[in-house]
Amino acid sequence: MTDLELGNFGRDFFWGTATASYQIEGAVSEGGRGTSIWDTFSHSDGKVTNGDTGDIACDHYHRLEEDLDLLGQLGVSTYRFSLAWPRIQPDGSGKPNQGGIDFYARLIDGLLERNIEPVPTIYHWDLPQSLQDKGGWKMRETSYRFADYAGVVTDAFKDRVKHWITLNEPWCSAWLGYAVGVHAPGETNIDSAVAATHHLLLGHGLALQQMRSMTEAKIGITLNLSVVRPASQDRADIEVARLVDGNLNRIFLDPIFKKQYPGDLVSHYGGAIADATTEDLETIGQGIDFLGVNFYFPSIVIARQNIDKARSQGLYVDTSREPNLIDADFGSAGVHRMGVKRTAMDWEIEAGALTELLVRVHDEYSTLPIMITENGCATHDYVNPSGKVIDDDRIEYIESHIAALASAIEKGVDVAGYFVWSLLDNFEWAYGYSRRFGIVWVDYETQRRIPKKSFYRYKEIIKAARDA
Ligand code: IFM
Repeated sequence: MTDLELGNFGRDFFWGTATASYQIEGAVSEGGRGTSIWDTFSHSDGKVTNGDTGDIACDHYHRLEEDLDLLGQLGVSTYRFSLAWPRIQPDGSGKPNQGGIDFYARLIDGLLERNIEPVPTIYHWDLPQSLQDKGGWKMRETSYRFADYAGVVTDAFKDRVKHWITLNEPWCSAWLGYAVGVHAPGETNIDSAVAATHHLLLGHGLALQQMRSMTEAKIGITLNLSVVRPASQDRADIEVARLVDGNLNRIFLDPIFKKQYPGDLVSHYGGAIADATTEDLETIGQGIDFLGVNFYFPSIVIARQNIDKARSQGLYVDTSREPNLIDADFGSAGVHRMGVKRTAMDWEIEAGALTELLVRVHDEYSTLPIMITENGCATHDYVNPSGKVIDDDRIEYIESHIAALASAIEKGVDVAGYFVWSLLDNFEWAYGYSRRFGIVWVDYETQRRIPKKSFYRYKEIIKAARDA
C-alpha cells in the first residue's frame, strides 16, 4: 500500500465518485427525453464496439434508489453526475421538460438526504440532436442555447446545488467529435474542431454570466489535461510536443485564465480562434471559482520522422493505428514507453505526472482550488467463482494518484477534491461496454451491481482521511 499522507487532505475535502448521463442512465425514450447526438452516433453502423448503445446502459434511471444507496454505503461526501440536456430541453431550447427536471430533482434530493453534496455537470457530451442538425458546436448559436439551458437548470436546482460544472472535457467534444471523428457527431474536419473549441468556451462563458445573475454557488469547468512530453530532446520531438500541449492544454487554459488564445495555435489554426473578439475572450475569461481537472495518463509524443529511431532506442511506438487528423496535422505520434504499465485502455500509468500537471497549472495559470473531477482506470476485471471482483490494479492506481495529490498539496497546490471515475462500470463511448472503469461491477444482463474490492478500499480511504 502506498503512503497516502491522508493528513494532507483537510476535513472539507470533497471525496467523491463521478458518472455521466448517457453512460449510465438508459431510458432514452422515457420521461419526455429528446434524442442526443450520442443516440444517433451509437446507432450508426460501425461507430461503437459491438454495436453497443446507451439505450439501457446501467438502467440508472430506473435504479436510482439502489445507486444512491451504493453511494451512501461508500461514504462519499460528494457525487458528480451530469444532466442530460435532451431530458431538460428535448429539442435544445425553450421550456423545460418537467419529466427531466423531476428525475434530477429526485437524484439531488436523494443525495442530500444521504448527506452527499451534488456536483452536477451541465454538459457531458449529449447535445440535443436538433442542435446538431443546425451545425452543433460549429455554430455560435449553440453557445447561446447552452447558456439558456444553463439558466434553466440553475433556476430549477439553485436552492440545492452549491457547486456546478459547466462543461466536461470540451477537448473531447471538439476534437474527438469534430476532428478525429471517433465521438459524436463523428465529423473529421480541423476547422470544425477549432470552431467547436471556441463555441464551447464561449458557451461556458455565457453560461457563467447567466448563472452568476441567478446564484451565489461556486462554478467551474472541467478540462482533461495532461503533461505532454517529447519522446527525446530532438528538436522535431520538442516541436510536436509543444503543439500537442497547445492543442490539449493551452488552447483551453490560456483563454480561461489569460483571456487569449496561445499565439502559436492562432498562427497554426487561424479560423475561429484567430477571429475571436476581445468581447468573447472577456466572456470566456471572466473568472471561475474552481478548476476541474480530469487526469488519466501522461502523453509522450514523437515526430513521425523519428519513429524508427525511437524504436531502435527501445521505446515502444504505437503504430497500430492510422494517424488521426490531429497527428497528421502536426506530424506527430503517440509513444508508449517500454516497461511502463498500461491500463486496459492502453493508457500509461504514471501518478507522478498528476503532481507535475497540478504544479504547472498552479505556477503558470492559477492558484484557484482544483478538483480532480475524474481519475481512475479500466482494468481486466472479472467476477471470480466466489462472486467477487478483486481489482487490485485499480486499487494501486487510485492509491498512487491520491498520494500524488498529497504531494501536490505539499508543493502548495490548493487541491479541493477527488472523484473516482467511475462509480459504475458503464458505456465507455466508442468502446461500448468493452471497458470497465467502475468500482462497482455491473452485470449488464441482469443489472446486478457488485461492489469491487476497490469500492471497499476507497471507502476505507475516505473514512481514514476524515478521521486523520
Ligand atoms: O468515460 C470517460 C468520461 O466520460 C470522460 N472522461 C474520461 C472517461 C474515461 O474514458
